[in-house]
Formats: sequence, C-alpha cells, structure tokens
Amino acid sequence: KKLVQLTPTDVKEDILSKYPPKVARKRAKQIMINEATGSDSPPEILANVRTIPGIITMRGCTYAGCKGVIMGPTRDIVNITHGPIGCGFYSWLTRRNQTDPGPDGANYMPYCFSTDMQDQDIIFGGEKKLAAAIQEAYDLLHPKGICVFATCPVGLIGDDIHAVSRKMKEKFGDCNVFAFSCEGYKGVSQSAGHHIANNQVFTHLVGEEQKEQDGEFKINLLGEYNIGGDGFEIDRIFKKCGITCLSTFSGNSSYDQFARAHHADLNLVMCHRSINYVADMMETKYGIPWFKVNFISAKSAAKSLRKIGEYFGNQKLIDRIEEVIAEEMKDVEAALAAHKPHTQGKTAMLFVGGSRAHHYQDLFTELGMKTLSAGYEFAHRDDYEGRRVIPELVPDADSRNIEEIEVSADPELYNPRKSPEQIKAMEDSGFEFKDYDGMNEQMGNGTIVIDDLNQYEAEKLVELYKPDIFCAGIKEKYSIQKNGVPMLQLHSYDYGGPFAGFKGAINFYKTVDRLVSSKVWSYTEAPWQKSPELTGTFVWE
Ligand code: CFN
Ligand code: HCA
Repeated sequence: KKLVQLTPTDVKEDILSKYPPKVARKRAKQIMINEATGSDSPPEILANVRTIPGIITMRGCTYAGCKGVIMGPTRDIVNITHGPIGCGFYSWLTRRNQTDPGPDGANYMPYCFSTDMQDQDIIFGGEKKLAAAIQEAYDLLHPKGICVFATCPVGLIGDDIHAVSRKMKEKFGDCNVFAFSCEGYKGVSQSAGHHIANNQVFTHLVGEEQKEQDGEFKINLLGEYNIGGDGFEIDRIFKKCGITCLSTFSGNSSYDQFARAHHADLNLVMCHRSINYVADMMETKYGIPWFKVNFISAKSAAKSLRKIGEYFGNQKLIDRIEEVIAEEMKDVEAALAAHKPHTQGKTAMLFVGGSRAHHYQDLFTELGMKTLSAGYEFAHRDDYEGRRVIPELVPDADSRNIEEIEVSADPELYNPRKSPEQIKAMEDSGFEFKDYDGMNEQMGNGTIVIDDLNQYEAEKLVELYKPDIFCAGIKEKYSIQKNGVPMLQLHSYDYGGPFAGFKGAINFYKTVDRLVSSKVWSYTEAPWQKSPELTGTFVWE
C-alpha cells in the first residue's frame, strides 16, 4: 500500500498540471484544500457552475433530477417521458427507489411510460402523440395523476406540454395532469430539475386534500427517497416513537401523501439540496416550520429524533424517543464492537450527488475511518460551507414560485404547530431551525474537497492516495475497481441497503467491513500494469 508523502498542495498541483491553463484556472477554484476550523475566512468553493465541455463529468441532467429523482419514486402517478425512448428507459428504476403499495394500492413503477419520439415527431411536432399517450394511460389505468416530463428535443422543437396537459386535465375532470419543463439542458446538472419538480408539485398538488389529518406529532419527511429501503427503516423508527409521518417527499410516496402534506405540524428536511424549495414554500404558504435532520448513522439518527422531541416539547414523546434510542443502540453497539476493529484507521473517499458525500461521513466516523477527500456532483455553495457561513445564499432568491403563494395559516389553528412568536423564542434560546453545517466543517484540515469530480481526477486521486474504499456511482465504479480499490455505490447501494437509521447503520458497518477487509482487490493487476505497451495482431475471419 502506497503511503501518501505528498502534501495536499502537491496533489492539487499534480491534478491541475494536466489541464490547459484556462481549464486549470477554473478547476483550481473547484478543488479546495480544506480549512475546517480555526480560520476566520475559510476558503470558498466554486460550485453549481457549468462543466467545462470536454471534461467527462459524473453529473446527470436536469430531466434526471426532475423525473428520476423527485417524481420517480411516487407509485400512483403515471410519469410519461415525452421524448426519445432512451430517456425514459434509463431513468426507469435504476435508482433503486422502493415502494410498498400494500395489497390494494396502485403501483405504476414497474412500467416505463414514454411517447417514444421518432424523427417525424421532431419534424412535425409531438403534441398530438403526447395527447394520445396521456389518453392511453388514462384509459388503461385511471390514475389520480399523470405527469409529463420534457426531454431535450421537446424544448428544441417547442412542443407546449403544459397546454396539452391542461387540455387533457379539463377533458378528464377526475385526473390531475400537469407537466414539467425539465429539458436535460435546462440547468448545469440535476439540481435545476429538483427545483422545477418542487415548484410544480407544490403548485399543482400539495394542499389539495382539505380534510384535517389524524395523528399526533405530524411531520413530513422531505428529501428521503427510499433508496434500498431507507425510508422503510425511518418509517419503522417514527412509528416506534409515536411520530406520525403524513408524507415523504418522495420515497414510497403516493398522490394522496403530497395532497395532504400541508396538514403537518413540522417539516423535517433530510436531503436539503433536492427539496429545500418545497420546505421554504410550505413555510411561506402554510406557516410550517422546518429544520434539517439526518438519519444516516446511528448517532445522527438519535440526534435527529431528540431534536424532534425537543421541538414538540412533549414529555411523553421525549421519554419514548429515549427508550427507542436506548433499545436500538444495543444492537448498534454490538455490531460496532464486531466490525470496528477491522475498519478503525482505514481511509475513505466519497463523491456523491448533493448530500450523501456529507451524510455518509458520519457512518465512516462511527467505524473509525477517515475521509481523505470528498465532494459533490451538483451541490451549491451552502452544501459545502454550511448555512451558518453563507446564510444569504439560502433560500435561493429564485427558488420560490411566489406568485400564487400567500401567507394564510393561522398558527393557532394548527396546534401543536408553533406560532411565529414561539418559534422566535425557541431560536433565542438556542434551538437551530435553519442552521446546518456543510461538508467542509466535517472534514479535517488539509483534506481535499472537490466539486464536480471527473473521470480523470477520480483515477488520479486513487493512484495518489490508494484509499481503502471509494464511494461514488456507476460511472466511477469499474474504473476504481480496476485500479484495485473496493468501491461502494452510495447512490444505489449496489444490490444492498437500507443504510439509514439504526438497522441501516448495522447493515452499512457489515458491508464496509467486508469491502475493506477483502484481499481480493489487491490482487487485481490490469494487463497494462504488467506490460504497458501491449501489442497484438487482429485477425479478421
Ligand atoms: S437519493 Fe438523493 S440524497 S436527492 Fe439527490 S442530492 Fe441524487 S439520485 Mo444519486 S444518490 Fe444522490 Fe443526493 Fe439528495 Fe440520490 S447524493 S445523486 S439528485 N441524490
Ligand atoms: C441521477 C440518478 C443517480 C445516478 C447514480 C449513478 C442515482 O443522477 O440521475 O451515477 O450511479 O442515484 O440513481 O444519481
């Protein structure tokens, strides 16, 4: 195993040295040597900017962020991709978002709906084909909702998907049809797609259900997508504590969950990057406060539960939460005792989306492992630097679709929802509603934080540092493994999960122990390592 003799500055320079000067200047602002603590002016990182053409980014597109990420996990809305078949096909369940419709619930997730655009649709327009597809879905399934998603060609030819959707909604009368202008090129990454999805689901769906909802301590969990069953584990914990989850955005969700979300007392935000827009809009329109939680790692889950207890200030709930934590932690501690001796002191790298590269460091800390380098694909500056450091960035000035929003909630009607005065008093006595740490705060001084990591940089980091584990997605997976380093997909969890909550943490310890303890990766030797100049004769028969 190669020990790192290089300083972080050497590593950064080594990476940048391969780029043309203009590219190097831009990448230099996105590769940051971390100063987590002790600095009055911690370094800033350039984020949420366009990837330089020619660089092989790990990012996805705006359509993926809207259709795949936010709306994809909802089981009983028919999601129709208006575009070429590949866009629909490759965003079809590859994310491993699970669902449980129960014995009678509708579940359209096993189906992939697309207008399958062809050349003639590009030339003559695809609106008629879209209307026919919506009609077909309605006739076959009679869903509560149909959502239409634009792909790149739709924006380029100018099909009016909103007008078609409106017309079909009026025609049906009993089916909510609405559309998303989430063409892949619309933004610099998935992130713009989250924003578009949040705005539309808020405008067209949240608030539809008038009936007050039963249950004590009513919350919504925002930014949890039930990847590998994470949401099932968090639901289990909520139920055990006596917390009522009205809706999850959008793991294991249904049309009705979105429609009733505004009846909650409190919004809990897990992945802030993808859903802060909904949290802000619900606060503005319905007066529902929100704060940041994290159910990745046992300690973080316990901390989040305690914060929920503190918010409601109900002694019965606080006591129950403590009982649940004590009970769950027994198994967690037993698992740690078994696995930590194998993982202690090992090193990790994490390059994932817009929140997991931060959240998962808590699990590695529990295992006694150190994160050498990490970064996001498409996060914004606040995800790195934290809301405390740059409060003016959040909420994004353009994040709200305010035209139709008015502040209408009378807080007293929504007991135990807190009144603005009560919230102010809680903040004054130290309760953190909006503040949260970014990733940089968590990582040690001198670690390297990289935004929008690319293929070349990933391989370079592995070559220089030889970490004990590398966590990222499918695009990185095989090149990392070929370099002899174990790789864990933190998007899809490969074939595993859940990794959230207490049982998820135990599962994660076991998974990581197996990966870092296995010798198999150190035996990989690619042909070019033995013989860099392979020659051969190609025989055509
Ligand atoms: S489930 Fe989430 S947690 S929603 Fe977001 S920012 Fe993606 S699909 Mo991949 S795994 Fe990833 Fe996050 Fe939020 Fe997932 S880190 S990239 S768009 N993400
Ligand atoms: C997306 C979805 C993705 C991709 C994961 C990967 C996911 O960004 O469109 O690259 O392995 O989690 O499924 O982030």
